[in-house]
Amino acid sequence: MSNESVSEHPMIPLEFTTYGAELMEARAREFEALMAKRRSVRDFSPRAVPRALVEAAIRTASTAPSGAHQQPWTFVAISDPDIKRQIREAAEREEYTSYEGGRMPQEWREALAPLGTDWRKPYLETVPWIVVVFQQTYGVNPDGERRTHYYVKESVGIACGLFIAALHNMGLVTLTHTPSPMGFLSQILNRPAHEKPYILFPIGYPEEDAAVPDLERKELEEVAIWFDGEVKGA
Ligand code: IYR
Repeated sequence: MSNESVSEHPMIPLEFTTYGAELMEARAREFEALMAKRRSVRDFSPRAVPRALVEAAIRTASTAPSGAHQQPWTFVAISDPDIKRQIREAAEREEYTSYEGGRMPQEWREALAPLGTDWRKPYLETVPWIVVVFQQTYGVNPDGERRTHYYVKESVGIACGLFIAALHNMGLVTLTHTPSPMGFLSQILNRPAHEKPYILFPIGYPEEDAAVPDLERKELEEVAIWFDGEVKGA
């Protein structure tokens, strides 16, 4: 082999499992049914959740594809009651201004009405865990030099999707919570300037009598458009 053909960035064989057609269909349906049961929850039980489960969800999220494989995310996991209290107090201050102080336009408030939300966020203290995801708007090399990060929002969004799916699959519930503006999270959690709060996940078990809005999901026909050709190799 000549020197030129030996890359500085070697490739390795893909590890991948293939299934028979029937098993593929069954797995597809099973996963679809599992994910169809996922709901955003606001009524949480104080029941403890082992840290190992949160660790597994973060590791799963961190398998997400990312721009230039830079994995531009930081997951900050909190079970400390004092920090949860600080987060609740700051989030409720911001949300009060949004809901009651006129920061949220009427149209937005009307769109949220079916969800029954208001400025109160008691679950931020009830839950055993809060995970705050930060997006790394740029990287910092060990020598302090800045490194451009690519597709940060897309990458972090995908990681959060996997995080939500991992939690649901293990039998936990969460909520995509964005108390706005979220700057207070950088202060409370002491994050560096290149990290910006992206989303906050309260995590736990649902309260016994937890209720969720009576929502319908769009049908396939409403969300998909097809340019269908002949099915080859099916
Ligand atoms: N951040 C607020 C408002 C809110 C906004 C959207 I868009 C929602 O889907 C739900 C709530 C809150 O958490 O109440």
